[in-house]
Parts: sequence; C-alpha cells; structure tokens
Amino acid sequence: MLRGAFIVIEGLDRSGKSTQAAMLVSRLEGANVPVKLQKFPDRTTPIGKMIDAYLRSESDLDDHTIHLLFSANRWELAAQLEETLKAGITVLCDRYAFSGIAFSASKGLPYEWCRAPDRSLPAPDLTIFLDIAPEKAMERGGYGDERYEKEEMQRKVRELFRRMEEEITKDTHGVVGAWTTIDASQDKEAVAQDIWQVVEPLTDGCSNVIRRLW
Ligand code: T5A
Ligand code: NA
Repeated sequence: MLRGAFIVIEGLDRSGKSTQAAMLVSRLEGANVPVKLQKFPDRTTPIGKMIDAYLRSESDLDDHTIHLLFSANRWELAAQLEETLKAGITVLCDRYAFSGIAFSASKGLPYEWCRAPDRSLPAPDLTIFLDIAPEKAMERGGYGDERYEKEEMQRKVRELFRRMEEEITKDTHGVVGAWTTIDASQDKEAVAQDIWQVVEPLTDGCSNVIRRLW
C-alpha cells in the first residue's frame, strides 16, 4: 500500500493558509482522498497552551525557550503524524518547521541554532509557500493583537522564507522535499487552483520512505 503524502502550507500571517487548508481538505475529500488536517502550533496540548499564552502576550518567555516549545509541539505530534501517513492518509499541515525558523530567526536568534531542534522530524513531500507582501496581508482585516503580527517583523520573516526557498531549491541544506511558491495576493479561488495543480499529482500517495528534515 502507498503511504499518504505529507503536504505543508506555509506563509506570513494573514497570507490565507487556514482558508486554503480548509479549501484543500474539501477538495481532497471530494476526490475521495483520505486527509487529516494538522495545525501548528497545535494550541490544544499542554505545550500548545503555553505557546498560546505567549502569543496572546499573557505570558513572557525567553526567545530561545519559546522557540524550543514550538519545536517540542511538533515533536509531540510527530509519531502520530507518521502513523497517519503510513495508514495511507494524506497529512496537510497548516505551518511547520519553516515557520519555526523564520519567526525565531527574525527576532535575531542565529539561523543555524533555529534549525537544530527540528532536525529528523518527518520531512514534507511538498511545501506550499503562500507569498504576499506584508502591507497587502495587513489589509485583510488588519493584523490582530498577536505578538508577531507587526509589519516590520513580517518583512524579516518573508526574507527568511525566501532564504529557505533558495536553499531547498538548490538542495544546499539536506533533504526537505519540494518547495513551491504561490502568489497569495490573488483571489481565494485562483490561489486554490494554483495549489490544486501541485497537489493533484500527489493524490495517489507516495511510494518512497518518509524522509527526515535536514
Ligand atoms: N509561529 C508558528 C512561530 O513563531 N513558530 C512556529 O514554529 C510556528 C508553527 C501563530 C503565530 O505563531 C508563529 C507564527 C504566527 O505568528 P497561527 O496560529 O498559524 O500562528 O496564526 P493564525 O493567526 O491562525 O493564522 P494567520 O494569521 O497566519 O492567518 P492565515 O491562516 O494565513 O490566514 P487566514 O486564512 O486565516 O486568512 C486571514 C484573513 O484573510 C482573508 C480571510 O477570510 C481572513 O479574513 N483571506 C483573503 N482575503 C482576500 N483574498 C484572499 N485570497 C484571502 N484568503 C484569505
Ligand atoms: Na491560520
């Protein structure tokens, strides 16, 4: 039996990740492809609750500490994620390790230090990066009150995502699967159509072993 495909949707805040993840789940289900949606951070676990309090500025944490908690939140769900893939179910993640690196490194933590804790997590087969200019994303109802939703920070985050795209495309930094960038400033249906073009080839499942991050 083929395993499910592991697909990640990444992007700046307000780029439309959750909107597109929901649309893609419907489309996959409509095509009879079993799929599980996983969101990171998963705010429901004990670690997720600490992350949630931090993001809503109800608690303060050292930059290193919150970085490790975001990674731990992925690790605590990694075995389950892998089992789901092996059961032939496609897993769609709304954010993953790439957000972890981009957001922490944008605060000034060393890039290599930020990459380290996510090493050997299951690697996605495909990462879809929803690209949008921060000023355009801001127009979408404005950023909320969460800690990272500020234009200057989002600008740095975008640069870091671009750096990762370059490294992954040139394969200078180990195995991470394919990366595709999609113009997220289009209307929802157009973005969904672009996403379907890259996802459809994966709907039959994958025969290769699940790879590991860098
Ligand atoms: N983070 C996360 C880290 O620092 N480290 C980590 O390891 C991880 C995993 C919370 C924060 O945590 C940071 C990054 C974040 O700052 P979150 O819980 O994923 O991460 O954030 P959310 O607040 O849930 O989501 P976002 O703000 O990122 O929004 P989305 O999901 O990108 O956007 P969405 O779909 O909710 O849409 C936003 C608005 O735009 C509209 C929607 O209707 C909605 O109103 N919209 C569009 N409007 C016009 N055209 C389109 N094409 C549109 N698509 C959506
Ligand atoms: Na979201």
